[in-house]
Amino acid sequence: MTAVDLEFDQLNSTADALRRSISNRMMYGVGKDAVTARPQDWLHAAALAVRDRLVARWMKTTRQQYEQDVKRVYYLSMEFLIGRTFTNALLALGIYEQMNEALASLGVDMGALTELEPDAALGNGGLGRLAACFLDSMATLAIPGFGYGIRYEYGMFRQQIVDGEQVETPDYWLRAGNPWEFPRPEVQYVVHFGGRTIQRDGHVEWIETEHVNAMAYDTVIPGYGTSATNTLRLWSARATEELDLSAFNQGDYRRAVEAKEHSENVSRLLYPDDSTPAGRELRLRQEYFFVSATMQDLIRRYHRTHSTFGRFAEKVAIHLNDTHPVLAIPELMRLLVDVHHVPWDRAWQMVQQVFSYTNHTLMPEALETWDVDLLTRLLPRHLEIIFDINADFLKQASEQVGHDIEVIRRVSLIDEYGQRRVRMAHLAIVASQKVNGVSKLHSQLMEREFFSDFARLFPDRFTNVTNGITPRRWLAQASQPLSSLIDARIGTHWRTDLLELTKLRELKDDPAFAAEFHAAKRRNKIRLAQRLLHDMGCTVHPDALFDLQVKRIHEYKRQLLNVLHVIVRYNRIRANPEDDWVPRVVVFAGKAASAYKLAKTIIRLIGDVGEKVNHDPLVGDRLKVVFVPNYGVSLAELMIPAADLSEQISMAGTEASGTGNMKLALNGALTIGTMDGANIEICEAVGRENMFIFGLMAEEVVELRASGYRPRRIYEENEALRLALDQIRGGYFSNGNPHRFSDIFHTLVDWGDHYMVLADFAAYAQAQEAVDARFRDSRAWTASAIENVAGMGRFSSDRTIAEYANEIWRVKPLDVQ
Ligand code: GPQ
Repeated sequence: MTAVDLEFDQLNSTADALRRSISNRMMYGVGKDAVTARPQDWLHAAALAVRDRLVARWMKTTRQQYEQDVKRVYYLSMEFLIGRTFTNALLALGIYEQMNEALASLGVDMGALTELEPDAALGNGGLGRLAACFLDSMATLAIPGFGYGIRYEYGMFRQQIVDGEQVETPDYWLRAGNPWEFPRPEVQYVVHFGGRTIQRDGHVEWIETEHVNAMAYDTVIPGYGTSATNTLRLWSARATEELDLSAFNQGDYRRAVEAKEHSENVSRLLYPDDSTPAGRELRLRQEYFFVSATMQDLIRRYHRTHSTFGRFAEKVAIHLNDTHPVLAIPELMRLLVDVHHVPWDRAWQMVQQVFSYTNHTLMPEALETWDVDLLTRLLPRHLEIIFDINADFLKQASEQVGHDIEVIRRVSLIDEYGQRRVRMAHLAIVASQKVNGVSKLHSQLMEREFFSDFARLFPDRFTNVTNGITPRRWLAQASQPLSSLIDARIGTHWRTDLLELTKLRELKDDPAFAAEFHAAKRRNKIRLAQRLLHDMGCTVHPDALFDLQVKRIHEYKRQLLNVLHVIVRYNRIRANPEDDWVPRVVVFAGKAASAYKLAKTIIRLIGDVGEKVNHDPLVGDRLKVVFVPNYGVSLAELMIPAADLSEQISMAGTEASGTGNMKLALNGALTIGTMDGANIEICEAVGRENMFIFGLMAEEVVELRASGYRPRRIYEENEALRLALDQIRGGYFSNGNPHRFSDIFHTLVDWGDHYMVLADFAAYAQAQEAVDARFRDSRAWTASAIENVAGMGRFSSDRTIAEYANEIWRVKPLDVQ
């Protein structure tokens, strides 16, 4: 920043300047005065005052990007799980205290105001939240990056629990307006669907299509401690014709608006589906809609400074966040070849230089494929392009592997077994210069097992980039007590250099620090306890062990393993209430995909077990079981800092990485977990003695499956486990109703449970014993908690983004003058 800019920034950062801005924005932005303003209006006015301060930086960053003719990264993602923006922006600008003071001087309580802001929940879970952490880190590192996605009108559904069951209600997050976005009606692109292709003058034309416009909405992404910013550009569908005029003229008003409604549906709602693509036409339309607009937009931006495609690959990197945006590949080919008349081979060469792809799951049911018939109908030109890419690729592959037909079948972009389908992951791998997994184990499995044919064909293509999380939101913002304690001991630089946290290691045996650490955690626990009391009428004691499993509900994540252990513990407490029990509050939160019946039954079971346990006078405070509804980013910010124990208990080989595991450990929770995903690397970083590792390793899972997994035998041999399972089946938790949970029982015991819950049960229960023993020794526990925080430096998403920038995208930070 120049001296003038700096002075300008400082002048604008005082509480006084902010107060004047808020009053101005209330008047001219909201159109009200202090007398008539409701709390929502104050939030809006304050947000606009903050946004004004971001815009100056944004304009400057954009200008410098053009001046320096930088290479830009385009991060394409169907999901951006942002959460709230207000506090985050205040911290990035360094005006949190000043805003607090300014609002107070206007008689407004900032704490209450921030709670009014809706979450931007444009994502399902880990994948979407990762994209949001990446935006934060790209801006903070001044990497010239753009997030591209869809501006869903309805985000992730709101979860209510009604009579024990999950009920989904729509999340119309834009109801009160969105002060953070800038609509760009002048930035619109036409997106085509359907029709057919013809040859004309040696070029293919795609004709007789229906179309919809994609209109841009921009949000500024501030970097922390830098004036650099980035842009998140989200597309919204607009009908190309406002009304069907012929219907209008005939007085058929309903039909006149119908077509408009239909085409605008494409950006209406987020698919509430985690890891299993909804096989629906609308989903495919969404995927194509946003990548088509994005490819047109980035070509236009490139052409503002370059008249030929000669330097395209030097200036553009396009990243595919899983396979959802993979149609960007044939779309870029189509634009280059059909529209800009670049020769096919040259276009393909460019495509292979600019694309990179991250895989986020190896679960077979989650690997996206699209029916060839559907593509024929919806995107006929893209299907031709995919076939042409495949023909070239298979020819080359066939030469390489000595015409081994089995290999060719396996790697083909088209799955020919049964109904023909396009394998999107294969298309992504073939077109990308780099392909990465999200943890060491996941990348290894990708290379050695799932995509081993490709790894042989393209030996330099596969790599690993372990996920990370932004310390700004997940420590500085979420846990004020802990972060100010850390500030007092090691300074504030950890926010942008998380490895600084290693300095805490020296303090782990310092009794004063340990006491303060314990007190900070306790404050966070009290904050959560108050919320549980207020929202759910549920009383928990802050000195109990807070045991959290917060994540999407899925069989592979094994919430059932946790529930089984809770039931076994409950039975033991009832048998020996006078034993020296470590009081525990077992907290669950997470959403189930609306069509995933068993996941919904798991939620029901957790609720029913809680009903029984929490009302049992024999048990009292020794055990509480709570399901907190509507888990999302804001609730995570409240819950995670309050955890003592972090449950990361997926079957080894199923959780690609996990990022909740990182957030919890960074907040001083000890992990009980399997050797899966990033747990393995967390274990290396914080020390195995500071975690509770249990269960089968990924290879052992494979061996057990091959040799025959027989859960009924385990059920028969383990008495405590059998009792718990029989109680579930017999209606002990469901008022004698034996049907409610029979599917759960049979899945675990009789139907060969794919996720082997019973196989890991005994080891899990034993690890839980070790948890209790450590917790009894409060000093030892706190020392381990400190070791966890101290070891988590490498899990900053800044490290992750630096690796992507250097090894995959090959982009340099902007020179922020
Ligand atoms: N993940 Cl494929 C999702 O949240 N949604 C998805 O559709 C897919 C993956 C998660 C994955 O399950 C976690 O293990 C990862 O930590 C996370 O993506 C980010 O990589």
